[in-house]
Amino acid sequence: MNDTIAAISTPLGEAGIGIVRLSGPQAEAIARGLFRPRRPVKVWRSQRLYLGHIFDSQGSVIDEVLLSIMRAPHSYTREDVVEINCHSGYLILKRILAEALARGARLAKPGEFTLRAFLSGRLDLTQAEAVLEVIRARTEAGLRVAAGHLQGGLGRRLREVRQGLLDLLARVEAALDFPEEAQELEPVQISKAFVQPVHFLTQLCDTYREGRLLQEGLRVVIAGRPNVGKSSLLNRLLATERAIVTEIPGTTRDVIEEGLAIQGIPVLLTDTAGLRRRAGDRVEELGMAKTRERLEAADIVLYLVEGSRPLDEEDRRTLAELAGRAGLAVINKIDLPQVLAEQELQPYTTFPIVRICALTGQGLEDLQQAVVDLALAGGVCHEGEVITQARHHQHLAAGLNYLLKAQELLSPAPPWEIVAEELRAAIRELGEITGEEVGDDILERIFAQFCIGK
Ligand SMILES: Nc1nc2c(ncn2[C@@H]2O[C@H](COP(=O)(O)OP(=O)(O)OP(=O)(O)O)[C@@H](O)[C@H]2O)c(=O)[nH]1
Ligand SMILES: [Mg+2]
Repeated sequence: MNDTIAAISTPLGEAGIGIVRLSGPQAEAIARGLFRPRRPVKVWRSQRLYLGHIFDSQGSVIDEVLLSIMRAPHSYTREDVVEINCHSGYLILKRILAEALARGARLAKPGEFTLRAFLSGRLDLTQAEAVLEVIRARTEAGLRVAAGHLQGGLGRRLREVRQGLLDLLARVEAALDFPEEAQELEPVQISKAFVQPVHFLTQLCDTYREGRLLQEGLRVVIAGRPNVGKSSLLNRLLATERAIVTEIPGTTRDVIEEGLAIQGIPVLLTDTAGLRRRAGDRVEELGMAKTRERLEAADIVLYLVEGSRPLDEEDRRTLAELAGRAGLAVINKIDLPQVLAEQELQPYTTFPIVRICALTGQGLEDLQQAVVDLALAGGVCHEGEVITQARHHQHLAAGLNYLLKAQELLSPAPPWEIVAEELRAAIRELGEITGEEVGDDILERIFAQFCIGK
């Protein structure tokens, strides 16, 4: 971390303001080499804004800017940081960055500013990951959880639990080192010390379902026979004419995906090619294969049928395949004379049934409510810490598993070496989440998801 990094920290494009950021021991020297303040500066202060111009090596002005210096350790990275606020034009930003690089800065890798904040101890790993969560949050609820992570609440709780386990381990190890003290280790007492961490980790693990949903969104797939109104429903839910709708069966041949929020839950909505026994041509056949793929991966399936037509062999077969999954059986076209009653559909599906008219939007609110009910089924809305990352869930589940194994061993004469080993493994798993014990490869993988300049 002895070098100085630089990057454009705002999206490239035309806008009011763009920012070039530098961090490292040479940040101030490099920036001041490019910058001439409008009024002479006697003492350069930290956390101040200076108005002036950035010059290129030929001495011509690139832009009028505001420059700020944030000296270590009072900065994002805890190193000297300089931010140059210029006009956001593609060329301006590129040229200012190029000048900084020419004067000895190195182009930052994705997420490297945040990596430095982590390595300097300003953020723990959950907070560093939360930076990305905050940036990517697409719903209010998702942002609230991400902002909580960024404040460090999750990391703090996990470190408390980890510290408790470290203390416990110390007691067990002391007894192992001094066998004469081993009698003092009361399995019953030690067992009590497991109760709280096991409870906490179990609860936290359970929040993942909801957390993942807030973070990644719910995959909702619309499927059904051709012409039942799948694309019409997609368009209705999006309130735009996203997909082509015609009366010709087999209109949609490819997968159409759009994001939206239903009652604050991010949803990735997929419209698919209609399913029928024989495809009209090779394109439709490929489309149907894709439909089946999406159905496999769906969190919730909306299986559409027409109320104006009887159930068909293909419907029965697909509904049977979907039995037990999360989904809704949707009777569409209820504006037309009905031949398919709910009771006729019921025996063939495990899904709740809703009735809609995709043309007018009738029943759509009930459908949305039913989707939300399915999404939150079993999961209460959690107050407090919620985990959102697969990585965290994986380590939590593993850590919990080790704890449970250790707890099981606490019989009247426990094999203390093995108890200690399980405890150590549990502690290691928790350390992986907060970053106390994390490998370089994992760090690299985490920060590679960031954009450059963050
Ligand atoms: N009367 C009535 N017609 C509808 C309704 N929903 C859709 N339609 C009509 O049904 C026809 C097919 O609609 P689409 O949305 O293209 O159906 P689809 O399921 O996407 O069809 P494919 O893409 O061919 O599989 C169109 O003519 C729509 O206008 C409805 O609720 N009532
Ligand atoms: Mg369609």
